[in-house]
Amino acid sequence: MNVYITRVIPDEGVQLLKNAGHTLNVWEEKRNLTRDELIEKCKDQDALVVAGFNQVDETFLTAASHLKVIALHSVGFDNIDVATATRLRIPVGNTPGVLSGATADTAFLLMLATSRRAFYMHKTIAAGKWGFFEPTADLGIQLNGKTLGIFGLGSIGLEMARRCKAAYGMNVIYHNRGNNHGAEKELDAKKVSFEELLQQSDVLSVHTALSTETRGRFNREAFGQMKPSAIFINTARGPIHDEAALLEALQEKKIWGAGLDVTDPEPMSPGNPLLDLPTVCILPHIGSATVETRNAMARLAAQNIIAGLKGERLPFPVNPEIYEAQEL
Ligand code: 8YV
Repeated sequence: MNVYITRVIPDEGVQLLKNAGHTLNVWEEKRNLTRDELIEKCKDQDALVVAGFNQVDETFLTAASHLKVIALHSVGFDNIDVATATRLRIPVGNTPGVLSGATADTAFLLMLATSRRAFYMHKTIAAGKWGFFEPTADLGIQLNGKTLGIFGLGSIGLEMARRCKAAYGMNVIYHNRGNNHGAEKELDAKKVSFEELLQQSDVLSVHTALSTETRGRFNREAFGQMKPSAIFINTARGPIHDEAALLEALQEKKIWGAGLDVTDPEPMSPGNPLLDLPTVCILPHIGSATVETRNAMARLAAQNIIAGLKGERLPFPVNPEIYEAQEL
């Protein structure tokens, strides 16, 4: 059968799909397909792998309702109108679990780099400003025994909390809708209200999905409640924080620093003033970008496609309710 892939993905996934007898059609240009182009490309396809930030919205899904399965090459599915896919009975799969360690590594890296102003210090050397040593200059913040606040303690947040506990004996608090009993037992993590999370965290790390509930959650008011010594980390989705409010909070010293792997919009403009602040470290959305993780993501995406094209339940479904509906 025909599988359309919106970007080049690791060979492990490609080989699985080819070995299953499918014909692959890959968009190789380094620009995002427009929605209309994607509709056109999918006309004679049986399945779609979305490997990037293509908008799979109601218009697209209605025009491509013949697709037997859509597999995301990501764990996040905020770019997919899942309700419409479910209504059209198109199974959608994602890649959970396999990128938790790599993404938590990125959050940890940003926390440590921000706490020591690492990216800014690197830039000063390149600008010829490694000058006179002053014992009171360029000071960072020590992390030992500090409080880590996790916004959204799922599998990525848990990996971040484990790293922080093991490395620095950090005290873990979190804000979720439900309780994460495993983390409470393993790490002595304590569930707190959103306000308590803001007020008590020395490092506040975001690990939740983007939804109507979380969009813009870290706004002026939220940053205003944080400690002036706090570090804000976001490796989840850019729109969860309000970037203008973040800049203002940093400039007005309402918080101390920020480490971002996600921005709003992406790519971030090279002239963004956040890039010039000494206590800010920014990466271009590379949370899952290791050889091992991207191979695993490609494998999971291929497994979802192969199952979907056989009419079987996807191993990693985002909308399992379509199967429940069938069983009724
Ligand atoms: C990738 C991600 O950058 O999985 C996610 O939700 O944000 C990242 O792993 C990207 O989506 C890969 O296609």
